[in-house]
Amino acid sequence: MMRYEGWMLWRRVSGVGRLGGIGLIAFVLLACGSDQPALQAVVDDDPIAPLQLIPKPRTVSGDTGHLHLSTASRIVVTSETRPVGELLGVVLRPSTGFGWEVVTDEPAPADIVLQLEDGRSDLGNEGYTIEVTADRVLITAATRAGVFYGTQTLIQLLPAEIERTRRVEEVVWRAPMVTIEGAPRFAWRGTMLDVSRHFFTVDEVKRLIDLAVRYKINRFHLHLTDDQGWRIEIEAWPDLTAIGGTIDYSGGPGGYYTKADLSDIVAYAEARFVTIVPEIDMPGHTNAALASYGELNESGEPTELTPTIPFGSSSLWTDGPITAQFIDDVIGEVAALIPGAYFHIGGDEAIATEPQNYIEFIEMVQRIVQKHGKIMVGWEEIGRANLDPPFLAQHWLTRESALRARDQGARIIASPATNAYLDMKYDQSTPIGVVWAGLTDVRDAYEWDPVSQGFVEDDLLGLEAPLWTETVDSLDDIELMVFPRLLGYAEIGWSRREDRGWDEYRLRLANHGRRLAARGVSFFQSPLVEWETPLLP
Ligand code: TNX
Repeated sequence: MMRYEGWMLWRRVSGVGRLGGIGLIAFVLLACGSDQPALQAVVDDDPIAPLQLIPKPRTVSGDTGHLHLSTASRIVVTSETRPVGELLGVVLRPSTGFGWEVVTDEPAPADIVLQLEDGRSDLGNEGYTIEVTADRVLITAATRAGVFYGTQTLIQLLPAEIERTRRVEEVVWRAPMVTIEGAPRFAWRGTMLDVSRHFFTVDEVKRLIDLAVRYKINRFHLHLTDDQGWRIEIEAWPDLTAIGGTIDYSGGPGGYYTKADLSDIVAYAEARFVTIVPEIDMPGHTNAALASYGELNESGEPTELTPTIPFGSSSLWTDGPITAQFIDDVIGEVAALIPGAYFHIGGDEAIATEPQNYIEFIEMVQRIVQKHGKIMVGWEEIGRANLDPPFLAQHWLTRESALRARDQGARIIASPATNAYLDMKYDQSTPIGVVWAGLTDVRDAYEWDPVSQGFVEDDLLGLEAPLWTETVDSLDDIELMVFPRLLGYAEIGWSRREDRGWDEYRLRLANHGRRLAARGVSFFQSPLVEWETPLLP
């Protein structure tokens, strides 16, 4: 039976009869008993089509031949790489229908082997190598994260149908026999979701993380509070959610994460090498808190909780008698849930805060963040205060503010609204989104660089693409705005600048439409790209 399957497989891929036998180089020697692994893997010698990898790796070599995966293929791990192997199995099983046992045995033909290897410090903390030979797939890296990124690249080497969540027949599950090395240009390759303007469930956040890691995104910034909603339980201040969590931008019921919810998101992200960066925005963008507790207002009275509050009109009473305690409690409780090193304190658009109060307030907040063992991140406006490195400034609008932060020793995260804001419409036809920073089609999202005028490479820790959600109210809305632009940000963050160019990127992107569709993603089919069809493999 297995011999027959193997033979059919060989006939299908080698094109015997059609191509006059080109393609056959390996003899199919499958054992008869189903408990015995194949003695030799099935391979072909078809030329390798251009790879469609996003983000683009540093080096790729190999031009002929494919290794065929089979029902006998396994994922061979060590104790260190087992969790990564388990995650790979979850992706490969549904579409292939193979068992993909995760084992610590000696590798057999057509296995996928995941190994840690010291001595590749040149690949950094996240780099990897993949070697696909006539024998097996070997992924090595100095770290587990690197092995994980190797597996994400391997998934992209397989046919787009691999992304289906049901079994796909009639596909030859083969990987080109190539050697690949990849390592990131930037350490911070992030995206952000505003869960305040509209609330999204734990499962929706997990799905977005799942989609993002395929492209090696490694930071997920959760904008947890704003004028329209407070979305994280704080035990010492329960009305923040009991009152401040009960509306959203559309006048809907809002919602919030319990501490257990946030821990669940954090664990899910960590397993995929994603650091959650929580943001509590202050002193502006705070109406949900000001409506929950009168004592946070200089008037002593709570404000009205309303989605239509004019932008820039809210401010904490920066030097009120309990304000420092409030911030200490909130930062302390949230920081305790987050293993990551960073805590984002917002700091943007504090138009209703006196400039001198703003400066003193941000300096105080940095001391509180440090006390809780974290590194402060803030929007670029925090550069007005006198701050101690290490801290990070997120550049979104005004280069001068970001440069001021840089001059004080901040590292910069580039999120320029003109290119990196996921809430901008692609073109005039986009049914949701805003336009205040211009239209941002897939090309605009790709053709820019974090190191722009006034900055040098070392100033930049990386980049992040924020999705503000005033007009985004469902998972479909999220997917439309995030995909495919996020793939471009992922490539800017990972690949060398000299290796990227739009004309060639758009050809690779064309293939990813099928990959996204296979995962059920309702992405924007930009007319700038000739999408591969049929979209649903
Ligand atoms: C500006 S970017 C904001 C957000 C809005 C966004 C809408 C930033 C730091 N503040 O509060 O949601 O524009 O595009």
